[in-house]
Amino acid sequence: MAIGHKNTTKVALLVLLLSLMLSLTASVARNLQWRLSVATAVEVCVKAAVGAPDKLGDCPFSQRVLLTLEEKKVPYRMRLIDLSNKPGWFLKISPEGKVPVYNSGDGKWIANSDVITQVIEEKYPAPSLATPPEYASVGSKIFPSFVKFLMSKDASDDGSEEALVRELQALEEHLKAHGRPYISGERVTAADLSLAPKLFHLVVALEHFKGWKVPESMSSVHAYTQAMFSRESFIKTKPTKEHLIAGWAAKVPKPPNLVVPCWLI
Ligand SMILES: N[C@@H](CCC(=O)N[C@@H](CS)C(=O)NCC(=O)O)C(=O)O
Repeated sequence: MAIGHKNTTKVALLVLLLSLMLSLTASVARNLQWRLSVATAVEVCVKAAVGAPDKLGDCPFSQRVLLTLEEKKVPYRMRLIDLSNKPGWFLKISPEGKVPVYNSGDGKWIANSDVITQVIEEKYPAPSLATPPEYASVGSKIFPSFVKFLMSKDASDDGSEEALVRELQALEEHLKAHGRPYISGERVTAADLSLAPKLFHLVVALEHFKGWKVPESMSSVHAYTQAMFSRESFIKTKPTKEHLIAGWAAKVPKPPNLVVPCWLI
């Protein structure tokens, strides 16, 4: 009788253990299923390369969104949009015809990288990419200054080069004073993910079109670009230099043809 009682207890314990394991497995499976359904749902439309519509293109705003997803390890589906031949379905979800547009899985498409990155931060708070408000606008005037200089026909006359150097110098001083390697110090934040793709355009396009480089004296800016451009997320989401140059080539004014006196030929 005593043995029978012991056996019953053992069986009861075994059943309890089995049911615990089953419920644990079910919960893990549910969690995984939920994660997979969330994972496969995120979609982002980004610029395709000029002249190569099956390759990632050169839009710094698109790269900013991709970087945010990569840094947060959110799985996503990327759709390449040929901006010279926008498909009808794309114009329906992005009436302004701009990339990036983002869909977090609820079927609602959101435009503008400022809004998209905020939405991603709220939905996936870890790791936090929030920039302390006092650093949020660091470097924000660099991109417009770069574009002005790149487009300038006579930079020595219009002050666009000096204006860009001033903005880069302000970044240099910020990095020196407040916190290398990143804008907010030790941690990468949204401000870095917005600025780095723009600095990549600046470095590549100015060297190609104007033979211009960020002054050597700006050692903190150089260290910053090196730190950002070598991040795994950046390498995975950057356009090739060739595609970046192809993207700007149609917009950059051609230098005036040199008039060579016929007696020199
Ligand atoms: N402020 C917008 C800018 C987006 C933007 O200008 N995207 C460009 C590509 S980098 C675009 O889609 N342009 C439309 C076109 O070229 O037709 C953002 O932050 O998302």
